[in-house]
Amino acid sequence: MNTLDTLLEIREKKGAGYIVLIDPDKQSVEQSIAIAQQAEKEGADVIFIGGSLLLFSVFDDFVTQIKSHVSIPVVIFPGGTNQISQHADAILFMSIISSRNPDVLMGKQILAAPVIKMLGLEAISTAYMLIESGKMTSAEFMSDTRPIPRDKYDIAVAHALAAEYMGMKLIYLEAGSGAIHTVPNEMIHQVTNYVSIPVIVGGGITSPELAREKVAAGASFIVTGNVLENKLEQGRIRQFAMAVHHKIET
Ligand code: 1GP
Repeated sequence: MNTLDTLLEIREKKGAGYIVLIDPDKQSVEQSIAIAQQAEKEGADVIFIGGSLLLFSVFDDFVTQIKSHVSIPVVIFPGGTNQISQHADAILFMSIISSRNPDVLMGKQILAAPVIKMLGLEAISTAYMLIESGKMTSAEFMSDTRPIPRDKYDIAVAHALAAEYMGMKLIYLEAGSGAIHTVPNEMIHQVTNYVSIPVIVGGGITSPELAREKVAAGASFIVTGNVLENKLEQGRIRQFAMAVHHKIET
């Protein structure tokens, strides 16, 4: 089974999936391995690896290390063409469809596609939509784009449907790492009612309650990064996983 099918199966069985994002720049490899192992032990479904920049590690080595310590899928969530590794299970092949900057709509993808093919890596076509979240995020700055205003549900809905009609497999509604405000529940509700492909939601989700709200609004996958990076308590990931897995009541 390929990784996309695995993701769809997780959604089917559990109601929604919980994804832990590890940014190689935010902690040491050893700490990252510990987070990944705790994520697997406490019920997270998938590990995402990626970040806006790469200042402190060789990406391929980092992915290899994480992959060799967990058995749940490891998927690259690339901040750029410097983040490709054959040791991952798959890569989100993203276009920032909320943008009007041709370089992040199609330019970077043209550079990355042949490399991904040569490495035999599964590419999961993903429509990445930046949503205004209270301050300029790294993703906005680095992509030189403006986010969709957080009260313009119609704009978000139209972007998502265009992505579905273009054949993309997933939509990622992104408030940005460390966002002040998460993606509005009403926007998630309207987008997920309008399209039939799964919607990932991330950015600023700092509590299991917030994660549960996003799932109740229609999200198929929840991503958290920042909240697990500092002083990760035992059991914390399990609380998030239980909040997201609404079909499995315990
Ligand atoms: C960022 O959506 C992810 O790309 C996760 O955001 O780090 O704020 O959880 P946080």
